[in-house]
Amino acid sequence: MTAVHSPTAADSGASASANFRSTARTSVDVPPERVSTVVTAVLQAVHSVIRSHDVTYPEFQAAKQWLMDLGEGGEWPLFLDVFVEHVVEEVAARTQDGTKGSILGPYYLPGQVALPAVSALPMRADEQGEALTFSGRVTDLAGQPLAGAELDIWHADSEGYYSGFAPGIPDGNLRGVVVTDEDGRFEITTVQPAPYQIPTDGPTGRLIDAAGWHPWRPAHLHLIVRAPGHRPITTQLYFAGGEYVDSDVAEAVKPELVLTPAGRRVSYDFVLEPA
Ligand code: MBD
Ligand code: FE
Repeated sequence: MTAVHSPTAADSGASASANFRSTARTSVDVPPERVSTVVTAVLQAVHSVIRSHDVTYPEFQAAKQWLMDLGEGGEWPLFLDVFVEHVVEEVAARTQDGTKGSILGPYYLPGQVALPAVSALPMRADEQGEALTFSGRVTDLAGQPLAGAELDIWHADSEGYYSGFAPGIPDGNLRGVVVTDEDGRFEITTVQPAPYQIPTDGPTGRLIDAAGWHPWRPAHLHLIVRAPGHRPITTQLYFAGGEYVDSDVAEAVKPELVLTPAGRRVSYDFVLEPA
């Protein structure tokens, strides 16, 4: 093998599927009435599309083949998080106060290194990209600082790749759990992430291409912010003026989550509601 590897859909799709399977999740016991109601509604929506768009046998068989490819390529997490999760988040947000949430996406990895309030994220000695300083404060709804709150942060590198999901990037790169100081403050040094491109060589990328859409998410920081006694918030932050901020393929941008950079610095204050 040569020293240069470019991530493929097969790498990142399979890693995202394995990651999802191994992630602890709240188990749900869905009663039969609920299963029937929701699944019936999904099937009716599909039936209705077939009728109103005169979907043909060759199109039905092509869809079947594509769905099989999606599973075999390990891209169900990627596909669902890009095209469906934003609506699940929208429904969850109906009962959520404080900082706006956004989708988790397929590339969260729990258990990253804990870091003091003023820290640099783990990065390569030759990490490429412009420096970025991200500072702010975590408070409760009344504006009281939350000391010891955790900012679990992860983001893509200057080429748009995530550690753990692309070859050649050290484990834990550009990931960390930053703990706020007595005043609820933090200041994180990292590098400016690039926009993220859905891998074009897998089934999700082929669908995007076949439909004539673009495969890009705007540059973003992912965060889960937690504090004892408070409801954790999963969100993302974007950069004003950045490419694709107005056309995110995953439809996960909210105006409240767009940072306005001042030079190489950005800041954001998080507000958590009681648990
Ligand atoms: C990402 O980086 C991401 O954040 C989402 C939601 C989907 C695919 C890639
Ligand atoms: Fe992302």
